[in-house]
Amino acid sequence: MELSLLGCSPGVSRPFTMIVNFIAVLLLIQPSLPLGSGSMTRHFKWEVGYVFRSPDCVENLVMAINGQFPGPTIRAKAGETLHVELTNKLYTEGVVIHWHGIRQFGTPWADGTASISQCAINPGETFVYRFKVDKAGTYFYHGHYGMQRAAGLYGSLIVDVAEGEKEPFDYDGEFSLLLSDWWHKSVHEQEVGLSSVPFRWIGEPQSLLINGRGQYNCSLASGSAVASSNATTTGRGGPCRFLGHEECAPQILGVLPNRTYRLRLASAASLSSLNFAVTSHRLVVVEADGNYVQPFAVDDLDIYSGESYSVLLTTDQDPAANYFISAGVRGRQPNTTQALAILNYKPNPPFRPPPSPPPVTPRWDDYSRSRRFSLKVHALAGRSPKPPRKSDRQIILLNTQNTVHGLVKWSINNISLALPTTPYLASIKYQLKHAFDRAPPPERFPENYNITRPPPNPNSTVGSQVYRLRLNSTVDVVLQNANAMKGNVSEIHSWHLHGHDFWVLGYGEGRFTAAKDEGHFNLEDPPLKNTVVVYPYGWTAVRFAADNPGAWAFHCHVEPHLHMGMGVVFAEGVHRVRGIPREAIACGLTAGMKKAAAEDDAGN
Ligand SMILES: *[C@@H]1O[C@H](CO)[C@@H](O)[C@H](O)[C@H]1NC(C)=O
Ligand SMILES: *[C@@H]1O[C@H](CO)[C@@H](O)[C@H](O)[C@H]1NC(C)=O
Ligand SMILES: *[C@@H]1O[C@H](CO)[C@@H](O)[C@H](O)[C@H]1NC(C)=O
Ligand SMILES: *[C@@H]1O[C@H](CO)[C@@H](O)[C@H](O)[C@H]1NC(C)=O
Ligand SMILES: *[C@@H]1O[C@H](CO)[C@@H](O)[C@H](O)[C@H]1NC(C)=O
Ligand SMILES: *[C@@H]1O[C@H](CO)[C@@H](O)[C@H](O)[C@H]1NC(C)=O
Ligand SMILES: *[C@@H]1O[C@H](CO)[C@@H](O)[C@H](O)[C@H]1NC(C)=O
Ligand SMILES: *[C@@H]1O[C@H](CO)[C@@H](O)[C@H](O)[C@H]1NC(C)=O
Ligand SMILES: *[C@@H]1O[C@H](CO)[C@@H](O)[C@H](O)[C@H]1NC(C)=O
Ligand SMILES: [Cu+2]
Repeated sequence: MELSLLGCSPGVSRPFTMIVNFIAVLLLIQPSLPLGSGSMTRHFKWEVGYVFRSPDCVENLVMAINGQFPGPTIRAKAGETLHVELTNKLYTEGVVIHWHGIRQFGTPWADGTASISQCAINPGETFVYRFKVDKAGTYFYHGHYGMQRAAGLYGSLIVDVAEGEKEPFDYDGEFSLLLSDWWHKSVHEQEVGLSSVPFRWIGEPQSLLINGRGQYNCSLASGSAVASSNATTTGRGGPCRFLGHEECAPQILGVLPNRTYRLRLASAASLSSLNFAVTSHRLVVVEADGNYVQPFAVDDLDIYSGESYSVLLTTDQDPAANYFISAGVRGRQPNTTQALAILNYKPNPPFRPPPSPPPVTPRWDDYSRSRRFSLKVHALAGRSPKPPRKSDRQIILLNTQNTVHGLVKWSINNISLALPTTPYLASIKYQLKHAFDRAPPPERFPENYNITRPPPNPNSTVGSQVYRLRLNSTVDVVLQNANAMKGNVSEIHSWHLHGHDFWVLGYGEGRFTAAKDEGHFNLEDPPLKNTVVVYPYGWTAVRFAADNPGAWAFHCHVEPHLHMGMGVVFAEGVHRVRGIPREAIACGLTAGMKKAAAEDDAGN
């Protein structure tokens, strides 16, 4: 039977091309390099191109890497170097890849953000991403140019602990589950709609995917008693029938009874906030965004776009049955069937329909439930640095929906981000005068702005300003949510910071008031994360050390929101950055500066 092809075997990694770099072994004698496992370089040769695929049983164009969707899983050990030679085989689009959660210490040009850390790689061109994965954890990578992530450009990136190190928990096997949402409309159509007058919203996704597999217009759950009457659970069309080799056949997780498995979850979703659950099984959360957390058990967990979690699942249920694994929409009125996968207790047949229905996704707008989950996440004592007691600077970022010349935009303190043609890393490093707007962007919003009322004047401006941070300073950012342009609507956002992890100091409802709210910051065991949710009409406060010279995006990870300008740029210590590869900045005002750049670096 071909079915075994679909079951991912626990603990087995299959990197596409992995060549041990023996040169790295020679470098070992250099005292500056860590000894042992940290010296290895893993090589990958990737080509990005469109392929015909049926991720949810409906054929479409999908952006793939070496013909694979999702892209190949990278597996490495903490301290190792990844060397990814990426060739753009798209016919008419540039491309870049961002390594989500990897801080890129010393290699800010490898962060993979078009117009921020590098120029887009043109069709036919090759760019080498070479960087160190310095911390064990569950990560992923994805396109960061236009809305290419939503076109399917993503894959898992798993970093194991260094040789001789131990995780603070035990398990017998593991699976990676990359969650996403999927549209039948092309991303080009989505992008154009979002920047048209009148505005055309992308709508809810046609399907949700687990490891690139979903079912549109049929339901795996049709055979079982379905607990909810909503289309979000039952699907449409008839029951799904799979032989096993179909591209949209569900992911099968083959497990043995009485064992503990680590499920590595990451959300590459474009729009949807998701809730993950496994029928009848508790999940013990042990990791969030590549950082260990104080273990806690839940029946289900919310995962926002850009987040990752590891959960431990013990196969302690009746071994005669299989069970559903589900991911359903939260945070928006759902119109999409749950994604389902199957927990297959061996030796049951993988496709034996689970007798119990899939978990019911909690109400989409039960935000108190979501907040309770967020508040359960604490750093694991002794395994995470504590935050500094005080910050040097506090930046408050108001999130609003606006119009600019009739276009619908998202703005931060009244500025909707428009990326320049020259990457910030280059234009700041070489002090170019006209590459972007050099005025400092606002750090506050008007006292009299009422966050629960649609903007009285919905107009805002587009801009390209940068928040310049003093190297090694401690920065607090308070993300303040507000009403959208429609009355009584405030949307959920998940903000992702490049180049750093931050401590999540607190969440609150309504308007943030320093005098009242700072006293409640968690300075004892705040989780370190790289992505955090901002609830409707609420605020979220984070603290980080600006200790990584470079130019870094901080933005809403909801793909259409970012496309509509929902982000800012931070920069620190850029003058200290050495060794920017010429290919990274051969566009815009630095296109002709290759020589000067090289000389500058050589001269320092
Ligand atoms: C919900 O899904 C149905 C069926 O696919 C579709 O006709 C409808 O337009 C969708 N509604 C929204 C608001 O996306
Ligand atoms: C959905 O499935 C039904 C029956 O399986 C079929 O008749 C119908 O054409 C399908 N609809 C779409 C939009 O694929
Ligand atoms: C699992 O463990 C329980 C308790 O230790 C035992 O009673 C049961 O027989 C075991 N089940 C299997 C399938 O090994
Ligand atoms: C089910 O659908 C109804 C009507 O569309 C909606 O009001 C309700 O919130 C939905 N229930 C859940 C659990 O999403
Ligand atoms: C908002 O912008 C539009 C189009 O640019 C303009 O016509 C309108 O007068 C502006 N409204 C306000 C209140 O400034
Ligand atoms: C903000 O607007 C809401 C709704 O219009 C109103 O109830 C509230 O009093 C206003 N708050 C302030 C501080 O003006
Ligand atoms: C935002 O910018 C627009 C256009 O410059 C201005 O009219 C409006 O008052 C500003 N709103 C806020 C809240 O600062
Ligand atoms: C910033 O901190 C790092 C590490 O703590 C240190 O190596 C570096 O010298 C500091 N730089 C400045 C400008 O303080
Ligand atoms: C918002 O909700 C309140 C209370 O539910 C209602 O009184 C008000 O009219 C609504 N405002 C808008 C603009 O829909
Ligand atoms: Cu958003």
